[in-house]
Amino acid sequence: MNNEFDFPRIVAQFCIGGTLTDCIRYGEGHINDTFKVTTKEGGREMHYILQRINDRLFSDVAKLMHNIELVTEFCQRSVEKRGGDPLRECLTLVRTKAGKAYYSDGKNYFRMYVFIEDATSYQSVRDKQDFYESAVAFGNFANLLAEFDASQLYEVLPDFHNTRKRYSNFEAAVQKDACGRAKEVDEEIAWVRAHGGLCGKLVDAIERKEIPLRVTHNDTKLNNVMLDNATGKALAVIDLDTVMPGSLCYDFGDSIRFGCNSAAEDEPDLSKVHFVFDLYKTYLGGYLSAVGSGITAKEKELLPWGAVLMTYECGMRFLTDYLEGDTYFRTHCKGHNLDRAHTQFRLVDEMLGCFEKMQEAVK
Ligand code: ADP
Ligand code: GN1
Ligand code: MG
Repeated sequence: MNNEFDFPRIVAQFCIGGTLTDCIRYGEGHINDTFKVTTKEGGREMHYILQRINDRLFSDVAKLMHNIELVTEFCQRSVEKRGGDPLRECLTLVRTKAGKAYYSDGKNYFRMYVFIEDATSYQSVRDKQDFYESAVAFGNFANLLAEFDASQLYEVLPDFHNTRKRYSNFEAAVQKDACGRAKEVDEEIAWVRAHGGLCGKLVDAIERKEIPLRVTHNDTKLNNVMLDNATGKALAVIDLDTVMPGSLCYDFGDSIRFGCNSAAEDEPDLSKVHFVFDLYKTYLGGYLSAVGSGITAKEKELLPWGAVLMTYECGMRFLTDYLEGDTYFRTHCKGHNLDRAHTQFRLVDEMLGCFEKMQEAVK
């Protein structure tokens, strides 16, 4: 049993029966602290996901949880309508005994979800079919959210994928050099600056209204979708913290960034890191088949730019965090954020090396 927090007392705040038998750290998310809770209820073992919400990042937890409540309820209604199982095909919040969507002990904020059983969120693509399934899941999710009333949502992390703003933050971190690390990474800083011209590609298209702002997921990594262990089919899209106004190109691009890497996001040996064009084509096919006819010609044209931009932006965010002393993304070793930045930069170089082919595939 993990003892970082007073779990018996925290778990007792939520509307679940039985006795707590275990609580362990779980998953590989970079943002929240996630735990798998096991209880015994009438001889039966039950599991839940308990998360300590990252309130340094989500400074207004009430607004964040307002969004999550609305989006989970909306998804559940849609799954019910199509005759599916909402407890497996969507995230389900477990309320507190006080009827709230989260619990605060005055210091930390916790939320609980029903554990999606017999399903896996993968850290890398095992085979093409899985990746195709994840594309269908995120495409369907985008399609579903087209019906969602955006005005009900708070923009909890404004400018989340505004690459220009991310670039300004990066430059500010270089100037401040809070940990004296800038001198070690002058080549990486030069690389980001040399590619600075990319920053406006999507932001400008949105500002000029060439592509619409929609309600999007904004964090479409493969490990934010659960695949059914028995059928291999995509079950549920999870990690709804960043559902906000955004672009389809962000969602498409972030999946490509993570899934079309031949190695892990934090692989230190760059000779293993390659952009896998074949997987890009697989995802593209799955996503376009599911996203619906609402996608515009301009959005389609900009999908490959989404892949480049999300990868560039993410690498820049890892490098910025490294310069700022690793305060944003959870790190497990020295230089972890720098290793992550290197993989992203390598992927951008390789994507740009075959960019025409990426555009051709969309056509
Ligand atoms: P983070 O925001 O830190 O990425 P996530 O919400 O993505 O946190 O959760 C981290 C991991 O926990 C996921 O990648 C997944 O493996 C697991 N997980 C999250 N919610 C559930 C759930 N309801 N059922 C089963 N596993 C889950
Ligand atoms: C974070 O929460 P998680 O691990 O799914 C981050 C994403 C990054 C990703 C990089 C809220 O995602 O934006 O692309 O790490 N989420 C937030 O792996 O910042
Ligand atoms: Mg996640």
